Order: sequence, then C-alpha cells, then structure tokens
Amino acid sequence: VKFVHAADIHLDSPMRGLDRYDGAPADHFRAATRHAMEKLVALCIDEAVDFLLIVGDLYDGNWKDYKTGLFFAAQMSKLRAAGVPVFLVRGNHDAESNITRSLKLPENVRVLDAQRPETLRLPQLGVAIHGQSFATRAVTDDLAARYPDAEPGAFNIGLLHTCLSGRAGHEPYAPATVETLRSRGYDYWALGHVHAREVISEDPWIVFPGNLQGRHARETGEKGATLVTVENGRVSQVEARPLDVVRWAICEVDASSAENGDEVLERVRARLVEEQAAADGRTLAARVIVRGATRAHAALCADADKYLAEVRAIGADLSDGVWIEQVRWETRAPIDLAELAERDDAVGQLVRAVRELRGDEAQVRALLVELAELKPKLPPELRAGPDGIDLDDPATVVALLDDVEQLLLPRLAAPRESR
Ligand SMILES: [Mn+2]
Repeated sequence: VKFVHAADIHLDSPMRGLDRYDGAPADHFRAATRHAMEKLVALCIDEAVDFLLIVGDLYDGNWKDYKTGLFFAAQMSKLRAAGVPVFLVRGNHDAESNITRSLKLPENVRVLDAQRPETLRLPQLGVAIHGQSFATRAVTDDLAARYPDAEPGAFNIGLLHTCLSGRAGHEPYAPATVETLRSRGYDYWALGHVHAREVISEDPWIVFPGNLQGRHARETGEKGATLVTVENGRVSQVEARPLDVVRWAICEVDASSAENGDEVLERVRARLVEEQAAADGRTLAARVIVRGATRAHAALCADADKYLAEVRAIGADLSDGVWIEQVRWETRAPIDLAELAERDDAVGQLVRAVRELRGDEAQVRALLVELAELKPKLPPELRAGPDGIDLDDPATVVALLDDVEQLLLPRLAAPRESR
C-alpha cells in the first residue's frame, strides 16, 4: 500500500508581502498554491498511489468565486481518471461553517463527517481510515478522544487537523496529546494544521507533512507532502517530497567591515546566488537582512529607497529572477576606537584598559590566573581540538582582546552611535 499525506494546501491563498514592482514574477506567485497542487496530483499519479489524504485547510477560507473550487474539482477528476481515491477532512480554514460556496466533487473524493468521527474501510487494501472534519472554525475540543479504537487486522490511519498540545504560531484548535493518539492503537496518524513538517513519533507514525507551498517569509525552506509505503501491514518508508514552486528564504547578509555600499550589494548578491542554488531551480522569494558594522552604514540609512531598488535590481538580474520581499537594514556604524578611548565613562575606561592590557605581559599573566576558574566550565570541544581555547597561553588572551573590541564595544557604545 502506498499513499500520499498532504495538508494545509491553502489553495489560492495570497502570498503575503507581495509588493508589485517591475521585474517581480507576480503572476507566478499568485498561482503558486495551484502549481503546487498540480505537482501533488502528478506525484500521486507517478507513484501510482492507492489513495491521497488531505488533512484540512485545503482552502484558505471561503472562495472568492467558483474558480477555486473549479480548479480543485478538475485536479480531482485527473485523480479519478488515474483511479486514485481522495479522503479529506476540513480544518479551521475550510470548516463547514466557513465555506458557503460548493461544487459537486467527482465521486473519488470523500469528505469525512464533521459531526462525529467517521471510519472508512478499504477492504481490498486492508486499510481503515478514521477522521473527523471541523464543523466550525474554532474547534477547541479534543476530537481525537472520541476516535474509535483501531480495527483489528487492518492498517489503521487517523486523520486529524490539530495543534497537538500547542505549536508556536498556530491557533490552538482540536488539541490532543500524543498519549491520546497512541492509545487508539493506529499505525499512522496523518496530521495537519502545523505548517512546518514534523515527525512527532515513529511508533506509531505521527506526522505533520507541513504545508504544500510556503505563503510568506516565515514559511521558509522546503515544502511538500509525505509519501508513505506500507509493507505487510507495517510502515516501511516515510518520505518528504518537495512540491513547492516558490521557495521562501531569509537571507542574512554580513556586511561587517564592508567599505562601501557597492561592497554590501556584492555580498547581498553572493547570498542570493547561494540561496537560489539551494532552491533547486524554483523561484526564490527572499527577505534580505543586512547586519554588521560597516562604513556604508550612513549611506545605507540615508538612501534606503535607492538601496532597496538596487537589491531588487540584483534579484531581477539573477537568472530566473529572485523576488525581494523586503530588505531590512540592521547595520551599524563601525566603532572609532580612538574616539571611544577619549570618553570618560565606563566604555572609555574599557577601551583604555584593553589597550594597556595588550602591551603589558605581566597584566595578561595576572588575567590568566583569574581566567583559570573558567577552564573547567568550558564545554569539552572548547577545551581541546581545533576550536579549543588554550587559557594558559598569553597569546590566546591577546587575540581574545581583539574580539572584545569587535564584539563588545559596538554593543556597549551603540546607544550613542545610533543617530
Ligand atoms: Mn489549520
């Protein structure tokens, strides 16, 4: 038995943060959830699966018009032609009460009941599927508590749109504990609702496949469905299959010690090229965050619009294009040690102390004695090996002083510097 487990397709969900500008592949973005759905259908056909499970939030909300439903129905017809049945439960986004429009779906699609748990039996496969749809958006009952026990002799699957015991960033719907799920005796729990893929347990299998297509800058990385193979009544393989057509990424760019704006832009380009390679031919949507102490800081602040446009131009220039969702400038001005040393506050004292220490071997040795206490507290990988810190060597301490200047002083001095 082979099946595909998908959830949170959010068909026709708008891609959030989509700001139109010349060169942005806006149409491609708008159609991304549909293209991902097409890839899901193709996966089911190519892998000749026995059925497809869709565990809630197939739709993003009530349809704007019938086009959304029509698209889904057409995709399901393709599966019917390939002999693939589809079992689905509704989630909070597409609860019965949310969706006022409807279309008759092809008869290979079965939507599970919203009033009570329902069990579907596939005797020719030896499979029993248990599940319940959301009747309303905010289901706060533990739906799983009322699911029936496993059917003896069958491979039992539970469909549940749930937050489990709570997941950051997800509404607390249909809470359930892993213990409740285990107690049903099922072989595979096909969950939905949480948009990041997560394998909660392997015995029994409890899986969030994640959403099919990222929809904004916080839904980064690979997205897709899970392909499950069952042999002799036991799960033999669980594979994540990427199906997204647009990949979201947060590109952090270190602008430290870049001399000017052009150099910062070169680093942005290099990061985008890296991320694009990781996206494996997909369109990339990137949030760019530029950090670090750079002489370009003042120019970047003074001309933020220009530099945003420059970054977008880089995105458009890369082959196939990279869409820039947002650029955050979190740079700071480099510190002027000479100026800081003049200050008569604690920061000035620190700068002067660091300077003196560097040239005074007796003081360094005295410091080594104080640092001896730290040695047993260091994690083993810092006590020895290539990353080890030799706290008996004065040269180590002198080198650390450079780090103190580069890391500590900008933080301490920052409030005065951020103009
Ligand atoms: Mn949901």
